[in-house]
Amino acid sequence: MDGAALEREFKALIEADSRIEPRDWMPDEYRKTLVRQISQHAHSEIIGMQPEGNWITRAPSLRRKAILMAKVQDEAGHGLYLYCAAETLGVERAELIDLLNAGKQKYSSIFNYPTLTWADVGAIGWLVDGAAITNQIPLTRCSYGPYARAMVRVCKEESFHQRQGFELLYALSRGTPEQHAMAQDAVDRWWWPSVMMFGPPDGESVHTEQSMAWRIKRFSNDELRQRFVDMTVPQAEMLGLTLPDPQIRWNEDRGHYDFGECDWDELRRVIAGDGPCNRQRLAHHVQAHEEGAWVREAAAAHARKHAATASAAA
Ligand code: BYC
Repeated sequence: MDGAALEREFKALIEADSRIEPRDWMPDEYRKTLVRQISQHAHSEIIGMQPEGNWITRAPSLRRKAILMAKVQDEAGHGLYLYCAAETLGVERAELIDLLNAGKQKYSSIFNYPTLTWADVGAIGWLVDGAAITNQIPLTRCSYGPYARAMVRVCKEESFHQRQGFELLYALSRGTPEQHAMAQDAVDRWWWPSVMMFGPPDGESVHTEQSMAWRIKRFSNDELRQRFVDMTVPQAEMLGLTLPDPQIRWNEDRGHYDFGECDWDELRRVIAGDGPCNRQRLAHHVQAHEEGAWVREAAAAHARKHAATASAAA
């Protein structure tokens, strides 16, 4: 088939809402966009282990510690599925991790904020995982098959994470006045960064239009942001906590909650590497990667020995 015919076949698959699979021809830019988004997503899962991992040794009970450890392990698993999905596009995980460590690939802005109290673990589960699910459920219908399929399992686990965050905050909110205040403080600090996780406003988003045409993204950043606000406001009421935005108000005409403007300068700064914890997060990841070199070498040596034994037996 010539180039034009391949392109027509690709477009027909997208228009029919079929999945593009690794063996299929795809335009270079489609492949590049997917590698960019999937690797950023994988890095976010892995860097996202740090803020909550910070509280594993200080969880207030054995039950809370076990739940938190399981959640952080789930995030490592999500990172692995996503690196595998990226590898189907012809890149190596090691290459992507080197780019992250060199500061040449991004991860989500949200993980550059500190976790100052135990209530932050609840706020991350409720708000950050809530935002993540809102963004990721449409990705289960992404046009690239391996990414869409990875998202199905990730979303199931994220839903569970969101519930545990809500339950944690619910317990604190109905606890002592000090516990209630701690929960409120965490929500006050995590609300705006969570609203900004959806990315720049539609007018400034560079990739949305093309990604929607390719059915990688199904909704724009602002559409998903609105969906998140609509879902979260009633949940805050159930929790007995307030959201730090005086402009939140039900708009009968729109059928949505109105809400205030994000601090887009802050988002730009955090994305550019100048958030409260950017340097710390990356330095920690680089150190963990270097300290894990012997594990990768041992695993490779074991695999070589196993392959040699198998070929000698054949
Ligand atoms: N942070 O044109 P735009 C999780 C970048 S982890 C940093 O709108 P796009 C979880 C963007 O990459 C959550 N950078 O881009 C884990 C682009 O820069 P480049 C992670 C951001 O791709 C543990 C530029 O700004 N989820 O779930 O159309 C515990 C212009 O933006 C951000 C995903 O990664 C940001 N917030 O849309 C709990 C989901 N926003 O690449 C939870 C998959 C934008 O040109 N990703 N940028 O240098 C996506 O859905 C999309 O990539 C985004 C951005 C909506 C994030």
